Amino acid sequence: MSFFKKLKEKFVKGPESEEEKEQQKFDETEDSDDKAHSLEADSADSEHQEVADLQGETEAPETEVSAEDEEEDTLESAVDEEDDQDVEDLEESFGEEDGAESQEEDEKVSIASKFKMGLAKTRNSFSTKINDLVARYRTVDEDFFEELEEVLISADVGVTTVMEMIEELEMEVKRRNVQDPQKVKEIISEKLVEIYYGDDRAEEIEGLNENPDGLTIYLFVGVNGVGKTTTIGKLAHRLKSEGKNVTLAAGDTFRAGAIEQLEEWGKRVGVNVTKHSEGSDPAAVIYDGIQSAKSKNADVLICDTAGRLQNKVNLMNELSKVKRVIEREVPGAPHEVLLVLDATTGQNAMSQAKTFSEATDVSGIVLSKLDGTAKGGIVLAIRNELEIPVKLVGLGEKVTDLETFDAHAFVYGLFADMIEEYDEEEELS
Ligand SMILES: Nc1nc2c(ncn2[C@@H]2O[C@H](COP(=O)(O)OP(=O)(O)OP(=O)(O)O)[C@@H](O)[C@H]2O)c(=O)[nH]1
Ligand SMILES: [Mg+2]
Repeated sequence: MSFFKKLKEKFVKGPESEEEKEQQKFDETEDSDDKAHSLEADSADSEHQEVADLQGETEAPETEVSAEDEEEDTLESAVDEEDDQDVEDLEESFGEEDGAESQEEDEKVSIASKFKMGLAKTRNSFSTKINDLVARYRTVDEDFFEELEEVLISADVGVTTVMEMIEELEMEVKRRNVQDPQKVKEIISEKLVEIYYGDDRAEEIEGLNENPDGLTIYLFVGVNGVGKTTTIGKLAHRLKSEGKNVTLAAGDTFRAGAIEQLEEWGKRVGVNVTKHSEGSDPAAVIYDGIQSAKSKNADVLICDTAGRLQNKVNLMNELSKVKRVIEREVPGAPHEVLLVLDATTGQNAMSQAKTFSEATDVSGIVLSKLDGTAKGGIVLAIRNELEIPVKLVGLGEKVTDLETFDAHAFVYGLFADMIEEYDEEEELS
């Protein structure tokens, strides 16, 4: 089966029969009026209940929980966002489906829509360039590949990765005897996924590691402003909505206002935050966070840390100390050390990743702000050149704009227009 066809079947799900189409139309007109309202009310009610439960349990002086109207605001604004309407609709329909299988399919479509929206900038720039390139060439020759190389480099794919990719593309084009540049688009998309996984890695989505026997601890690291705290808020929201008992530790005692920022997220999402005062020892905050999480039988503790400049030795040492405390208190923890990189900083993110992995064992990358760049190709460079998996991607500023990285959905996001227009008759032989 051709690759575009495979992606189309996986991510662009249409009603299978006339009957289903009719049913869908009926459903849409039936509940479109109440939809936004009921989503909002249901979520807000259940969140209030959970927060009330938590408040009942929370006596420790260092912790704080409160649920104000902010969470409703967040949900409201999520519903109001016109761009996200189709994703919201798809998400809502989860509960209405019959079997687990159809729910799984809907999730795939929903994830694909999010990647499509989040990668709009990259896609617009990348697709335009690719389309322009294939329109100008009548045959696939050396010049064609040279120009393609430039297009990939301009999308921040990274020189080493681009070279590897071009070489493989040339081989594949020869092997399949492809003459028409139009057909190369599909092979490019296929190679992007292959490059991401490499030769010896299974094409699987790599989620976050969990502790099967108790408290799971995630430690967030990265230079300042990359999106650590925001990602922690989004992740806490996601884990909580999966039914997990989540708690946060305000380990950034360095930057003014950092503790308050995490507390604000705690309120919004409805989870506990352990904090000390500004300037105090981050390792002590994390220690208390662990004790608080244990006493509450929490499932997950997420630790924030101060934005570190790569060359600040004492900050790096502080990070090692934090890690040692976690390792001592919970054997096998931290279950992830997640390095947050800002996709908009391009190749600079690569050098941050190198320095951080020298200072600590980074287990996964969170690539934030993918929505803010036209150079989303950095995902491939990170994976291929650093051998660290990209575990999560930030696709916007809203609480729901965090996704587990999926290379197929990513490539779908890059080529969405071409894949949606894909006509089976054009299938490669
Ligand atoms: N568009 C977009 N903005 C994001 C995303 N993630 C984070 N941001 C924004 O990036 C800015 C910085 O985020 P923070 O979470 O404060 O970053 P930080 O790494 O905690 O920064 P420090 O605490 O100073 O070290 C905020 O304005 C966020 O809203 C994303 O995925 N997309
Ligand atoms: Mg922060």
